[in-house]
Amino acid sequence: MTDHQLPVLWTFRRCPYAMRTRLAIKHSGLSVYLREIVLKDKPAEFIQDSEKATVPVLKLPSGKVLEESLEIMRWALKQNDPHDWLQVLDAEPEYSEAFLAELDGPFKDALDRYKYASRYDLNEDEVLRHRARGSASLKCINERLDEHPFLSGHSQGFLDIASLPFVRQFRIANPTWFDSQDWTSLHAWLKQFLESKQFAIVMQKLTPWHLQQGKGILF
Ligand SMILES: N[C@@H](CCC(=O)N[C@@H](CS)C(=O)NCC(=O)O)C(=O)O
Repeated sequence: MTDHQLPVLWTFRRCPYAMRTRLAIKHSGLSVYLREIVLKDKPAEFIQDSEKATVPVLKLPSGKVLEESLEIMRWALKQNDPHDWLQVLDAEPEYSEAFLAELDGPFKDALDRYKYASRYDLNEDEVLRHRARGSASLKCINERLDEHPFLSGHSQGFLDIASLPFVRQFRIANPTWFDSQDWTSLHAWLKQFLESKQFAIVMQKLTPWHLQQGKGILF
């Protein structure tokens, strides 16, 4: 594939959905053009590619557009998956499906309300209720990590990559409180990720895309 024919990934550095797709794409060894956007000032070209206008969006050279982060992760890993990240989805399909539904559903809802309480105009009791709801998911994650070092088993896999960016966000809301929780296995798992090279690579800062940038930044 020449550079010209590479897919384009519309992305936003701090978005956990976009982060997990960059992690999967980097792991797969595929190349794409990254186009960083500013959510408050979305380029017309982005909205032309996807009316839904949420990041991440992957546009393939064929013109096909993928608008869901889990779909983009699967797309990348189906082409090349050197450490079998997809394996857990086949080995434990019911658990994986329930885990991802909980993560992108009730956990993400609780995370948003806890982290961005002012946007939702919540009082302190309500915020604590959302923190408790999110913590219930984190406790389950911790219990699974007590069994083996990664959610996907003995090595990192799809479930780890899909969830770590969101757990990181939950911590950022109040690191002191988060670190004081009795989630030993979860703390070790998150720390290892935050200190990893893979995380540093996908968190590199990019100038927001503009027409003069052409296709985007090769990644
Ligand atoms: N279900 C989508 C959700 C993506 C999403 O909601 N991304 C946020 C940023 S983290 C977004 O683009 N929000 C639109 C906006 O803020 O205008 C996925 O998994 O890709």
